[in-house]
Amino acid sequence: MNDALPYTFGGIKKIPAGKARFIILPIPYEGTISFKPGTRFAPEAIIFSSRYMELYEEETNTQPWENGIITLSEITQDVHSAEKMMKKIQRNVKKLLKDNKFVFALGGEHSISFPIISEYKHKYPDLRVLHFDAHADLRKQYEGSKFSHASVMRRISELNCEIYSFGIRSLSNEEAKDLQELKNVHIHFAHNCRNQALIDKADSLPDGNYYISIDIDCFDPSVVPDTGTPEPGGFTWYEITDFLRKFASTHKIIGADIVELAPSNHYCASAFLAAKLVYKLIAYICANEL
Ligand SMILES: [Mn+2]
Repeated sequence: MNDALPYTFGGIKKIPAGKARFIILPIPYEGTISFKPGTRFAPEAIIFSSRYMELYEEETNTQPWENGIITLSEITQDVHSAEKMMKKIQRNVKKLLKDNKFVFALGGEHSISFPIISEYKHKYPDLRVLHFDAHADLRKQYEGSKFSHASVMRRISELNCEIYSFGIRSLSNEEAKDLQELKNVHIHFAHNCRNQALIDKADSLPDGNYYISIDIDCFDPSVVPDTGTPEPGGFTWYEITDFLRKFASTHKIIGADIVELAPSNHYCASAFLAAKLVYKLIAYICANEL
């Protein structure tokens, strides 16, 4: 434990924004959660945990922090509608993309992915989305909101991005029916892609610029219990990291988020896992460019 470290992701020393490639963007937004609350505490818990990680990364034998990682102040929830919050997030991301940054957002609930991906799609018309989640999140709307976490992939599908979803094991009858019409949404159900079958899919996805959205509930609840809507039958740590390492070696990744962690006070392993996953993904991306 080192209280002397700066309060940044990884405890990494602040560098001038111009020198940073990876922007850790905390978005503690929680507006439409339907089950167990707490995602608003996730960015703080992830950053707190990340300060106790080793900054050397052993799989790639690299020091990912050397690529320039900075942590921005959080985007606060000081507006009074989900729509205004979406616009606020989008404005922030627009500035970062203008400067060619890699945005790594820390939710908050999954709704935050929509304004981020909207802005990415403006800049990269060929954008594809790689999505890990227990839930399809394809409802037209949920509890009266178009911007619910349960509708986020539906909104993103309307941007005409190709979406590749992995780990899905919870969806409504209506979502399942709609899937037949949603030609740009490619769902890989959890029961069909476990272990090596999952890893093998990593290099079968088409080329393009990819944004990766990781709902932490893609993991099995025995691995990550701290999430709002846990579903049995999820991935292990090595299923996800092996997939990402392989995917990063064959595909271009230009942005990412990790959402839906709902940290508990007495148990820090889930937040630490989220922190480490962020750092691993940065390592995999940079190691393949060497
Ligand atoms: Mn989910």
